[in-house]
Amino acid sequence: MPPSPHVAIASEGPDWRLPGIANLHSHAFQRAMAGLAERQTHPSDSFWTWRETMYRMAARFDPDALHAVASQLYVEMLEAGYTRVCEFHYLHHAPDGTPYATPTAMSDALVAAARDTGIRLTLLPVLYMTGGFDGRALGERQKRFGHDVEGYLRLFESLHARRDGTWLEVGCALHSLRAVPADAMRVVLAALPADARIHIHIAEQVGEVQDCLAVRDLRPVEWLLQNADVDARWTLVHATHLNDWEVAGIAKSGATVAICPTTEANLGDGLFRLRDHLDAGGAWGIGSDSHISVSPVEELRWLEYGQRLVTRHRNIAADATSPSVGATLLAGTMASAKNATGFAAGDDALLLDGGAPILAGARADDVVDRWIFSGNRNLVREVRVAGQRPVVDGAHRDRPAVAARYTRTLRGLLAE
Ligand code: NGQ
Ligand code: ZN
Repeated sequence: MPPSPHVAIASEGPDWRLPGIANLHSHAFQRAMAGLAERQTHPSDSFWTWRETMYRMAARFDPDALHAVASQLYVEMLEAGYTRVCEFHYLHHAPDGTPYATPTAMSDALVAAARDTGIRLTLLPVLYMTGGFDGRALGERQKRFGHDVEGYLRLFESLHARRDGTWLEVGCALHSLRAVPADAMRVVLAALPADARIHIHIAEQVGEVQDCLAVRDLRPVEWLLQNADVDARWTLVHATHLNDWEVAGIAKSGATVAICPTTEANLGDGLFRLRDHLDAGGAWGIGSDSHISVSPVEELRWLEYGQRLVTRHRNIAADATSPSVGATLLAGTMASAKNATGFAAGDDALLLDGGAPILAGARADDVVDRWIFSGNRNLVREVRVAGQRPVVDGAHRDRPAVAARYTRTLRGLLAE
């Protein structure tokens, strides 16, 4: 079903009330390396050389550092208008792969950061088993990500038991087809509760499509659609490289695509087939993924701008029934949010500062366009989540303390 183009936009005093935005894809620790992977390490730098830099950063994290960095990230998310986040979490063990004394120590750090800052968290413990499609063992730096199926299900179950319906939801993430053998995938999927959300990275890089074709004789999305019961419980992260059959198949399945425009641009992934996906009636949302940007405005703007740059046309996401690009984009993210996060989150809201000069004379039918396509001054004045107001007057209630701790932590991480 095509996403409804209607979103509740209301004036409230001088301000504009919009629904809270769901962030469908986050690796919180990567916030600590924003801007630190923008130097050449090799003449043909790519996603794969970036990953080496990212792994070096990942190796420095312990639960305390993860809590400090995730807290800062979630403060920034709330201030930007995200009220729920899906954490695709794979830093499970100590850096050498030894489980922590409390096996959920790293997950606990994320849960505490979300709870402390007041963002709703869909925690997605990640199953990560192999270093490639050929089934090779995990590399040194990947050891802390790994589980066997039994160990993974134990972790999943212990976290799943802690869902509270308001602040914490727990789903399953398969890191990627590269990292999860087919048999293991089947066993895990069969063991999950019937309503569990399932997220997977898929078809982000051309190399991954080629490797999948070489080993499994099918492209990644083709393989997944033919080997799993992909439906509305699923979120396919990136789904950048798709043929026509895959575009139609994803839309028909009811799965959500988590598009991460700023990260996909930063990593040189390629451009999602947005117009074709919308025409097929596909569901989609946004994620800030590696957090080189923490702003739904920037994700939505670049989702549209990427399409304009390659098509040399304008207003690509809009159509005759939904002429506002901004409102259409916001409606798309809202339509998928419950399926992807597991949270209904009906009352979550953000208030845009109606007194900002850039919104002078705004109307309900143009305020979202003006928010998204007017630059980088943050217009979010207040944020409401589950009856709380974590952001008032543009600032999170704990902004100074969280920032101070983050600063100390980051200095420590960078000194290692
Ligand atoms: C991740 N991030 O798991 O953090 C991945 C990189 C991989 C993105 N794909 C690692 N953007 O895919 O192997
Ligand atoms: Zn990711």
